[in-house]
Amino acid sequence: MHLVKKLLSISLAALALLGACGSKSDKDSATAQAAADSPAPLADAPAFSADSAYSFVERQVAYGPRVPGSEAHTRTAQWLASQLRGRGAETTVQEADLKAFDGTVLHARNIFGRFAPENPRRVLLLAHWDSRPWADNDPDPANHTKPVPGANDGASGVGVLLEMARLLQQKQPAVGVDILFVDAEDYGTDGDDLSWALGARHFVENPPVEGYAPEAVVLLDMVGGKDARFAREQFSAYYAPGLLNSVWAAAERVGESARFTNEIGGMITDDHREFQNAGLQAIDIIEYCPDTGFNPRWHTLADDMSGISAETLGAVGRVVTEWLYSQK
Ligand code: AHN
Ligand code: ZN
Repeated sequence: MHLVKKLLSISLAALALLGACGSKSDKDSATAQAAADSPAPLADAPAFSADSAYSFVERQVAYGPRVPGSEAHTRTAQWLASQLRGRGAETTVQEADLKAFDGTVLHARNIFGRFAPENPRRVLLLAHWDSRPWADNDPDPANHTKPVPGANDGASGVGVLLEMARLLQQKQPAVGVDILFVDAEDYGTDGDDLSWALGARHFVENPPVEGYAPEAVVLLDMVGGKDARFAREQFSAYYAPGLLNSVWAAAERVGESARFTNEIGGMITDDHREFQNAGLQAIDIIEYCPDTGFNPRWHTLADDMSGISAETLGAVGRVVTEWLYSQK
């Protein structure tokens, strides 16, 4: 086929994918074809293991819902800190009693691991690790007072970052990396933006390092769903367009443009907002379709391992790895 015609047919195929959030039409072959036609040099990075990330998600879910105040919460905090320490990160646990919207005092723990702390250049990767105490989107109202398993909502982002920590032990990128597992994100209530992201707000207001100002902040939230698509979250696009573009460009280099799309996403109240409010460049990689919203398992009892895809975890991991190790 003539080259121009071929390019045209590829871009038409790509365009056809843009419309339907959640459709699975041939996107993998289109992406593979596009990648083969325009090979871009990839960063020299250790290989991200999707299976390893999956097992880190499984391990968290096995503790039970990580609801603040529960035994599962305390035990998971200890395990997460020991994981970061075991990978060689300088690890601290920031503890705080935070008042929730309903008056409950949450004993929160932000778990912070620093790789190459002597490097003055910093990037921050974060995910929330707590589980929502109420499955208030469950189809059965009897479940609305039960906690969610939090496989996608919480454990997926943490699982990807635990695997990143394993890579960071093998090889340091040019920038120093901090990993933050933030607590008390999911104790919020609809219509009250300030009721969410309590742990992130506390971290930003009480930085464990004086003058802490990473040059980029990347939040992973709900990054394990089957056939997940990541549209461009609107607060990220507005407050951190350069960072968003550089991560999405990394996605293109690793052939993941079908998952990291150019669609306009939601305006999501999430941990990244706290960092944006502090004037930092922060983005949220989150599964949210403009037409259908969050994953249908979101805040239901079905947010368990049966909704987790190693392929999605691997795709997100490869994108973040490529972005991180390509930093100059
Ligand atoms: C709101 O529903 C306003 N924000 C969603 C933030 C969130 C909850 N992420 C995971 N669980
Ligand atoms: Zn949630």
